[in-house]
Amino acid sequence: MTSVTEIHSTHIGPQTGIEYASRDEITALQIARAKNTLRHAYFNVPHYRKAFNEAGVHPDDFRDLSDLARFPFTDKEILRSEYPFGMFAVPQSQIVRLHASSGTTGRPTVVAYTRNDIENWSDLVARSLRAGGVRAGDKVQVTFGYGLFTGGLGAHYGVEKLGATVIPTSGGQTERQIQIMNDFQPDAILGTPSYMLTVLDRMRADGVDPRETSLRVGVMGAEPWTEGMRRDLEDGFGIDATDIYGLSEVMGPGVAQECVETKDGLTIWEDHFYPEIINPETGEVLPDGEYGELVITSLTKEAFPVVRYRTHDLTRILPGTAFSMRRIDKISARNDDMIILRGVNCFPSQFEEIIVEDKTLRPRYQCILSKKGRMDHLTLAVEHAPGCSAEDITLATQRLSKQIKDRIGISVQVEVRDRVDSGEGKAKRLLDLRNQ
Ligand code: DLL
Repeated sequence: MTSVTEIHSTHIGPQTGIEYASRDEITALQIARAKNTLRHAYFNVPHYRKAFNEAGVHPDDFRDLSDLARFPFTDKEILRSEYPFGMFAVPQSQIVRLHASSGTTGRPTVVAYTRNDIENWSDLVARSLRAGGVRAGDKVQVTFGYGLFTGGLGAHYGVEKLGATVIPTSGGQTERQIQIMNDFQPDAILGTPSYMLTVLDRMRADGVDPRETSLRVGVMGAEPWTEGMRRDLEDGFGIDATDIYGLSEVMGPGVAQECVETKDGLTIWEDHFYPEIINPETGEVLPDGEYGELVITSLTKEAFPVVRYRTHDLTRILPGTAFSMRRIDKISARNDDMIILRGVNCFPSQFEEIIVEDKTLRPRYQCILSKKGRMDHLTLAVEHAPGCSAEDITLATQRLSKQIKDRIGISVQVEVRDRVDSGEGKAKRLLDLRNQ
C-alpha cells in the first residue's frame, strides 16, 4: 500500500489553485458571484422574484456577504411545488442534463445543468477526488448508482476530468463488483460507506482477503458515517478512506470533500458555494464553530441556481487546514432523522458509534420507530459478525442495551439479527412505522 506521505510528495504540485487563495481573495470572489446569482435567480426564476419581493429585498440590496441573511430561504417543499421545471433559470435548449432526487415521499425534485454547469461539476469532483488521494492515471471503480441519482454520473465525469480511468460498475451485483475488482485492479473505489461494508463482508464470506486487493484509496459518501465505520473500512480494505459530500439540489457529489492528509472534516469548495449555519428553529445565522443546519447558496450555477437552500444536514463550519477554504465537520445526521423518545433527542449515528465498538456486531443497523399503545417504541435491529454463538448474541444484546441506556439515556429494544438489509445505495437508518 502506498503511504499517504508518499502520495503527497509525489503528486501534489505547487499549491497555486483557487483552493489556496487568500481569505480576502475568496471573499471578494464570493461577493461578486453571489451578486450575480441573486440577480440571475431574481430575473429568471418567477419563484425567486416573488419570494424576494415578499421579503422586501432586491439583489441590489446585496453588498456584503452578511446581507445574504436578508434573503429568504429555499427548501425542498418549494422545489417540489415547482415540479418539474419551474425553478430552471435558463431556456430548455441550454440544458444538457437532468437529474432527480429519489423523493422517498411525494414528488422528486428535478435539477438541471447547462454545459458550463457540467464542466464546473466535473472540475469540482476532480478536485475532490484529488484531495481524497486519487491521482491521474489511477483506475477508479464507481459503485454509486448511475441514473437519475447524481452519484454515479457525477463521480464518473469527475474521474474522467481528473485524467483517471473510470470503471463504471454502478451499484449492486456485489459478486460481479468483486470479480471486476480482482480482474481490473482498480486503485480507488467510490461508493456509499454502507455498500463498501457489504463488499467487504462478501469478500470475507467468499474467503477473499480484502486487504489483498489493488485498492489504495476509497472516497465515500452520500450518507452519514462515523469515525468507527471509517476505521472498519480502512482496516478492512487496507486503504485510506475519505468523506465526500453533496446534494442534488446544490449540484451532486463534490460540494465538499475531506483531504486524505488531514482527515479532519470536509473542505467546502467556497469558490462555488457559500455556506451558512443556521439555528433550524429560528433561522438565525450562527457564527462559525457552532452546530446547526447547513444552508448553501450556489455561486456559479446557471440552470438551477439555489439561494439559501436548507440542506437539513447538521454540522458546523471550521477554519481551513489543508486548504484556505473553510471546512464543515463530518455530517452526523439530518435534522429530519432526529428521533425523540420520551423527550430525549438522538440520532442513528449515536447508535453507530456504540455498535462499532463491539467486535461481535457489524455496523449494519436500522432504527425502527413504532407505537406501543400511546407510547413511541424504538427497536434497534443490528447485524452480528459471522460465526457468533447464541450466547455471544445474547451477551451482545445485553451489552448494547446497557450502553445505549448509559450513554444516550434511552431504553430501546435491541434485536441482534443474522442479517439487516441496508440496501445497495444509501442505507435507510430510520424506519418510521408510527402511522401504520
Ligand atoms: O447523495 C449526492 C452524493 C452522491 C454525495 C455521492 C456524495 C457522494 P442526494 O441524493 O440529493 O445527493 O442526497 C443528499 O445525502 O443532504 C445528506 O443528507 C446526505 N449526504 C450526502 N453526502 C453525505 C456525507 C447525494 N458525506 C443528502 N455525509 C444530503 C453525510 C451525506 N451525509
